[in-house]
Amino acid sequence: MGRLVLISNRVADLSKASQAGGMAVALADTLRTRGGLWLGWSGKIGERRDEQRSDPDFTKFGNATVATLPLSAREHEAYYIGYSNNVLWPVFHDRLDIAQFEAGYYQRYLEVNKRFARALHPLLRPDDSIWVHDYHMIPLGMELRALGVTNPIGFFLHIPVPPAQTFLAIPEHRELARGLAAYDLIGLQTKVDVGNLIDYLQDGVFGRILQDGRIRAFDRELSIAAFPVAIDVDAFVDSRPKHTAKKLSTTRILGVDRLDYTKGLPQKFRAFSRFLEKYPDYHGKVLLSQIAPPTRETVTAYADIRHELETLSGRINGRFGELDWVPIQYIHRSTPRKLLVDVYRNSRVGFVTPLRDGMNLVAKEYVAAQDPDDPGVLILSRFAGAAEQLQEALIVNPYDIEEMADALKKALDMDLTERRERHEALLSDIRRNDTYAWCRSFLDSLESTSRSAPLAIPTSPSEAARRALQEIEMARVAPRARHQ
Ligand code: ADQ
Repeated sequence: MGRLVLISNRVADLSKASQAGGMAVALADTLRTRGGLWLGWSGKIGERRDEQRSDPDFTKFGNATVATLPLSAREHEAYYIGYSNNVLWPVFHDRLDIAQFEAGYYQRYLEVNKRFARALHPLLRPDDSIWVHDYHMIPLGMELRALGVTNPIGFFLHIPVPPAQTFLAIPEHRELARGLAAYDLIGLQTKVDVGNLIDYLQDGVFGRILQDGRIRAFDRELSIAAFPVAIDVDAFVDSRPKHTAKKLSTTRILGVDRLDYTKGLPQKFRAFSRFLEKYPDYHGKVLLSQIAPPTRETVTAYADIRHELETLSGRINGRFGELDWVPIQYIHRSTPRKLLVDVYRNSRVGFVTPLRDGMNLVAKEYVAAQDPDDPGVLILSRFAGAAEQLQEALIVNPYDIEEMADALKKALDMDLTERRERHEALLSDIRRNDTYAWCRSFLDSLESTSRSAPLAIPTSPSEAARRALQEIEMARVAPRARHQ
């Protein structure tokens, strides 16, 4: 078994990764055990001349090395803020209406990926397994192939894949598809995402499903499968007795989300307001605590959602609040993880309402942190990837305010026996499929996929383009059945 090489927009701090509780723990552990390298952006915004840099800064942590590169200000603007967060993020979350296609960010997005590929290429060894993460880095595998890299390369997308018709609206969808086809294995969060990507590859770029289940596109054969991202369960269970939050006189309903327009926060506030309107007996007895740390504040859509939430929470508190009771506690800050675990544990309801979400780790963290003898109830949007797995939660449609208000009532009234049964089923699933299992299963699949599939590497990028066009032309002449 060779080294593991990870590439993602940001790298984890390997000296602290064990406290993170998410996938960083498993990735950091695997890096330490197998030895390896993690390449990403340093988080620094440097000079224009940094655009020429392909010599990363290195930090060693035992067997593992972290390599980072700065971005120039215009790279940050176009690659990170622009194409990644103003095009791919909204489109992949079904928000074509706010995607900034016309801004011409793609070229620099591609160039940053080329620079990262150039930086990585001389550091690679023949037996390395390469694992690229997330939407910032879609073309990276293709750029490595263009440099002659034949190692197994896998890609994991943390966000959802939109339906084919939405994907097709991206002006550069064909270029992105060609980038995806350079991988040996694409890991997605859910089966719905797998279906969406396969539909798109068939409809958009005439991909074909082969007899062994792999997909042929752009003259390459690749596997696409679901690997639902998981948590380090013990990081939430073990730390519970150590911190005891102040006992609340009211029953807490909890929301924990980055302040993002995909997380359904206005819908959550409106549902809580409707609940208070419909069930006045609960006045003075329940509290919605919403922890929503800021992210991507330079993106306009994020400033808009912040303003909307501040207005909504003010209006609801003004309408229902009393001198001794404020119904919504809205905290626009990051919270130390240990405190977060305590708050999870001391909340009767975990209220998770995204309009679209790759997975949603908060839902899993909330379940893991509950006291099994007296657990709280998870209310979960059907549009979070986690809903495919966490069926014993109260599953809701975040667009249906009435249904969510009633789910709050049901969760608050649920008897202990039902709460325990639901929690036990949820926890055993989360335990069985933890972050270590996730990491192992992706890497095992990557290594076996690339063993069973000799790489069909095009001789040069222009040759690849020629063959892709030929395939498209042939498909136009003789259109294939959609699902073969
Ligand atoms: P996110 O959109 O960030 O992740 P999520 O999966 O919920 O969403 O993860 C958020 C993480 O941040 C959780 O671990 C949570 O504990 C932490 N967090 C949230 N609020 C916090 C606060 N105030 N203080 C401290 N920590 C806080 C993206 C995708 C998801 C996918 C993940 C992982 O959008 O769909 O589940 O990646 O693949």
